Amino acid sequence: MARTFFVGGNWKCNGTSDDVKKIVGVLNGAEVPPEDVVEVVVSPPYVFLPLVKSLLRSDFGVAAQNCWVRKGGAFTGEISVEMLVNLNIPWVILGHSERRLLLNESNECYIWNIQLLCFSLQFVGDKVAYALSQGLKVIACVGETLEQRESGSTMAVVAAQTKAIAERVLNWDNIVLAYEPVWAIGTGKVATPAQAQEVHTELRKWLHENTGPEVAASVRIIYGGSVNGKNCKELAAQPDVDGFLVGGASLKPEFIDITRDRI
Ligand code: G2H
Repeated sequence: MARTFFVGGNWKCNGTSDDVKKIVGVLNGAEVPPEDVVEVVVSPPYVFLPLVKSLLRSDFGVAAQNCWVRKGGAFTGEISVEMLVNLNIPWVILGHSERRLLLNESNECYIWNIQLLCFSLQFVGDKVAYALSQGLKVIACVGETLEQRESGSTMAVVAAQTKAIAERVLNWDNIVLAYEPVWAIGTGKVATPAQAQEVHTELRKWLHENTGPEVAASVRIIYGGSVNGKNCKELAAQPDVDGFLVGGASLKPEFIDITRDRI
């Protein structure tokens, strides 16, 4: 089954409105493959979502970098799925390792007590399920730390992270799975094409066994972690690398080269 190549640009917590206008200007003027060949989605910080949405060409998608786990309400500082839907933002990135590790978003169960209401929740899986239920598309991130890789538990870690999603989701049509080894993120230490392919193949096998052959064949598994205009070609040549989630390089014109990788 053909999987449309996917290139996401995760701008993280960077930029001013002037920077955003400059990046959007570059994107709007770029020659990129048609949408059915390469799907391009950029993810600005929350506060710039409306600006980007209003300026960016319509063949590029827009993603939020996070959202609240269920319906909005008294959750100071959070951004609800309903707000993203209201702004016509079609995508959201969930489970990014910077949130899992720095902000303690986890697969594990928490007892969360608010006004005597207790919810036991698996945070990232619940976020994915709720975002999908409201019509958003999700870039769901998984990946191991260096310590986990060196101890041989890479596959156990990414399988547990994927399982937390699979337990809550039946339809994978609107999920892109991003394999982002933590040791490769923002370090300049990109995974080798063989390392990326190995984990992507294993993830696809896991999906085959746990969600069925159709999901396994159709879900796009993209790679993230120090992707740039130079290393993208070899990575993209791997049969199970269906695209990229690009951080640092997505703030630069070389992001366009990464989207053009397939032509
Ligand atoms: C991984 C990636 C984008 P970078 O976080 O999600 O960032 O390309 O800067 O390593």
